[in-house]
Amino acid sequence: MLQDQEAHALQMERTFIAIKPDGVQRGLISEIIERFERKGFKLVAIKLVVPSKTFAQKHYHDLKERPFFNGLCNFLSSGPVLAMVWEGEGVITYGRKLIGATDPQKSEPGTIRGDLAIVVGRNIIHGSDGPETAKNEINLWFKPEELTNYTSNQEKWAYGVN
Ligand code: IDP
Ligand code: MG
Repeated sequence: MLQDQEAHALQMERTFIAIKPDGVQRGLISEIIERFERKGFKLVAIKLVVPSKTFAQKHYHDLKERPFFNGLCNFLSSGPVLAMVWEGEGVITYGRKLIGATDPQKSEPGTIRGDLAIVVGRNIIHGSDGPETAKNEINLWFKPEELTNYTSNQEKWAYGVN
C-alpha cells in the first residue's frame, strides 16, 4: 500500500560504519559486512581509504582532550580503513548494538567486538553514536555523489511493505 511505503520511508536512517586498520588487517571485512547485510540493512556507500592524521583528528575531534587521542589518531591513519554508510530503520542505534560496547572486555558475546576483539585500543570497528554524529561523519567521509540511492530487493521482505 502506497500509504505504508510513505510512512515507512520516513523512518529510514543512515549511519557511518568503519572497519579500522586492525579489522582490515585481521581479515574481518566480510565477517563484519555480513552481520549488517544479514540483519537486512542496506549498504549505500563503501570505500577503502588510508586517512591522513589530520583527517583522523577531524573524525575523532570529540575526543581531543582524552589521553589516548594522539595514539588513536595515529592508529586510524596507519593503514586502510573500510568506510561505509548503511541505511535502515533504526540503523544508528541498532548498528551500535551489533558493534557492542567500546571495551571488548565488556562487549556481549554475539556482538562484533565481543566476538572478534579483546582490547579497547584495537576494537576493530567504528559506528556513529547518534543522528547528528551520523550526519557529520557521513559528510566527512563521503561526497554526496558517492552515496547511492536504490531500492534493495530485500526491503519488501525485511519490512513487510509492498
Ligand atoms: P566508540 O568507538 O565505542 O564510539 P568512543 O568513546 O567514541 O567509543 O572512543 C573512540 C575510540 O577510541 C574507541 O573505539 C577506541 O578505539 C578508542 N578508545 C576509547 N577509550 C579508550 C581508552 O581508554 N584507551 C584507548 N583507546 C580508547
Ligand atoms: Mg564514538
